[in-house]
Amino acid sequence: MTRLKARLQEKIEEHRPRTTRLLKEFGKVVIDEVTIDQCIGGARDIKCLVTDISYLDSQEGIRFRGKLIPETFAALPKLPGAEYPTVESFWYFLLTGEIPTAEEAEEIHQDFKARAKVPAYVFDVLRALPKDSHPMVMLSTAVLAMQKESKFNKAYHSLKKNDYWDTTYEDACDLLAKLPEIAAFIYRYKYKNGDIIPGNYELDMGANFAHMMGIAKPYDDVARMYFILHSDHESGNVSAHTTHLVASALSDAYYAFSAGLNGLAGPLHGLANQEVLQWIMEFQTKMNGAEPTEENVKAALWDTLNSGHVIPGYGHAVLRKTDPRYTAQMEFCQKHLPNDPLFKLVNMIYHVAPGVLTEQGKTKNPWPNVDAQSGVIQWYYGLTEYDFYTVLFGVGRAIGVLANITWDRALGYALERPKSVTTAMLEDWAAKGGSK
Ligand code: CMX
Repeated sequence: MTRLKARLQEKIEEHRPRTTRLLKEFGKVVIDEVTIDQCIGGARDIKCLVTDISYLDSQEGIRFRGKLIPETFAALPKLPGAEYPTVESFWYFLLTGEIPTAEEAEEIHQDFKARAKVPAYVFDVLRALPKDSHPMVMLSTAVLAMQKESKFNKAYHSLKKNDYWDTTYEDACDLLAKLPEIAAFIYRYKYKNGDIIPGNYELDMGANFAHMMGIAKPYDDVARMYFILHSDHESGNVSAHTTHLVASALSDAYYAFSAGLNGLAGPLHGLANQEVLQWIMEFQTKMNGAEPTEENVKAALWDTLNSGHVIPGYGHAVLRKTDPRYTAQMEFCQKHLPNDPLFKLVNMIYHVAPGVLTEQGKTKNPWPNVDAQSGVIQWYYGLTEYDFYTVLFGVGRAIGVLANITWDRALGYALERPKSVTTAMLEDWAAKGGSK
């Protein structure tokens, strides 16, 4: 057993009595109320999910296990010469809340190396799909195709509830170890004439991904940063919530994560990173080679709004400030590509879009989210096929959602089943001023 798994087991055993006590002794304590606009309006802000892996505050943004993004980057071990920590060390941190030593992180690298071989049939399945299938369809299909490998599913009938986490953890590690190779395969198969670069599993996950993508340094650090930043955003967002919901039926990690990816593929969620680059490219085409100015950026933003579309990369269901994931990527750009014309244009949009959105007066948050900045970095390092960008988000998101469902199983979280009501019931309660 790895030190991570042993430590996780200890943590689970320490934690379980807290959940049991809350349920048994305080189960009826009221923590929130539900209004009609929350019922119709996508359940915003209703406190009815529990996760200790990350917490999203509307003002300060995400905390992973209590740490802000810069604190997380600073605390975790890095390889010599690397600017960002390894994904392997972050996995340890998300699962346990503890900073691993370099040795413990290396043990995860070795563990992932042993799990990394992608079954050949996955590539056959991907090759059988139409070549113009969206890369997210390919990723989700590849994950689902591997369901027969699930250790949880194989063991289910012989397991006791308290043991469910063990094989869920095994499935999570198996999946995580394989995802970079699957993602890189999709990229090289679809856009590089099938010229596949075999993995080098002596490298950590970020560096091996850069190697398999065929992109030179510092793309290894880009991959590490990108996967960590996109990993988790507490459990209410569509991809995390979908994964949790599907897993709550005791569907295994493959079923659950494939479903989560399908949610990530929506333009209001992860696909927004693709939409941002598409918006920028269309804008540049309209500019016909002329230097962009704040005036014509503003006019293009208004065109988008007036045509009934959203400004991709702006707004958020929880955040009410610039997303710190945006800021972290902006800082990377300031250091590595300060004079890049696309980065300058994205900065210009950042100066203009919040004012336009505020003037329009609909969105509760006119500030950029993670997706407004991420494509620029990819583009700069030669990854210009922007319909691939959400796959990168998906690989990163796996870290958070798979850590979450491991803990869901450990704490015995129940089948999720909220209650629906009818419009007539809402009208009746509206007339009476409440349901009581
Ligand atoms: N451009 C134009 N209008 C926007 C907007 C934007 N960027 N953001 C919100 N609005 C509109 C909403 O569409 C809504 O309009 P209606 O009342 O006509 O339906 C109104 O403002 C109120 O929305 P809100 O409460 O501020 O935001 P929501 O919680 O409903 O939605 C989000 C959040 C992210 C879906 C929305 O801001 C949006 O569509 N943004 C653009 C897409 C995007 O960048 N998504 C990525 C989010 C991060 C991620 O998950 O990856």
